[in-house]
Amino acid sequence: MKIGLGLYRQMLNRDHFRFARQAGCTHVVAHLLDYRKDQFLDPDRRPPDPANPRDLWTEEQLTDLKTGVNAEGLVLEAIENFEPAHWSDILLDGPRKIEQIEDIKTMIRRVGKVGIPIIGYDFSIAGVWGHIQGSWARGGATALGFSQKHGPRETLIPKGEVWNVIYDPEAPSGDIGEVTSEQIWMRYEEFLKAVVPVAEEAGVRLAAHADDPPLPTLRGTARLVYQPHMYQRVLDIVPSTANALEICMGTTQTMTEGDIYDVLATYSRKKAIAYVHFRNVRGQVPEYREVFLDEGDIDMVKALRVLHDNGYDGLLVPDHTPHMTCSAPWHAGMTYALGYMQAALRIIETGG
Ligand SMILES: [Mn+2]
Repeated sequence: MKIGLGLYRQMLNRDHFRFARQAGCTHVVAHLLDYRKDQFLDPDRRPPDPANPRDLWTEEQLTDLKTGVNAEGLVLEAIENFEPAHWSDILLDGPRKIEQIEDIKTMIRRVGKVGIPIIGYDFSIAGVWGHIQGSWARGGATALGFSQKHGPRETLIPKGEVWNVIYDPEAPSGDIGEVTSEQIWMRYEEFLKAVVPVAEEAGVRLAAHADDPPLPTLRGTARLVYQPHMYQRVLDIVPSTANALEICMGTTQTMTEGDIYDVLATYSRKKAIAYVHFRNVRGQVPEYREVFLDEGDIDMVKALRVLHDNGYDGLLVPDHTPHMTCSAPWHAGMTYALGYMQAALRIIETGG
């Protein structure tokens, strides 16, 4: 197995690549998108390039990124997540759907051409929403959590918003209404059937992340994968090595059914896991809290052993971790996770 670090857009620079290498990583997962909800309202936002009005990933941008990562002795394994504006109408079944499917195909081809093997994505309308933050990890470290009781009140999603980002500040007022499970699965099937053959040809694996939080509906919109058995439904839509999973251990653990070790074993054996979000959590929906790797409900060493015993040889990234009390809270949390992962993996892979 390989250990890597997921880096957000503002971290895609030499210092962070060096930090990853110093913490023992061999690989990087890059987030190109800006997750801020009001990013399109930011007065400092650069205007779209007239030659690239829909702000698609360009071959040059991807090549520069890969070159920078490689220069520090690392491999760029995956791009994680599309911009909400890239596929808003695919998710919402809007008038620009066909054009956006072509855009996604274009970006997949570019990713393949540059030699990046995986694109992780989360086909979701409400996206990652409603999380709360608190100092519940060991020693009062700050971490994320979810609570239907203490979190924000669920409201319908306003028009012009998807994945918790306002992609169209000029959208008419009102909300998008409710979206049923049948509708979202239909949209997803159409998407996968269109793009998986292109990914296959481009040598790119598309890797689906489950819904976080894994609830049947959120803000009136149905979710796709909120129980472990639903991973299989994703794979069955288009059986292909290019139609794969980004198994988030934290999210899977917070589902109310199933067993994380079973999920890891099943999909490792099927060679369906493109990469793993290696993180731990306490509790399940509707109430859970993220914690350090060694204090959650998952026995992470046992989980690693299950992956190893079932032939998984792909990448593990910490996803997120509690922030530690110091001048570099994110870095300290990541270093702790990565050190833990290195040691555990070493022991397991050398038969300890
Ligand atoms: Mn995750």
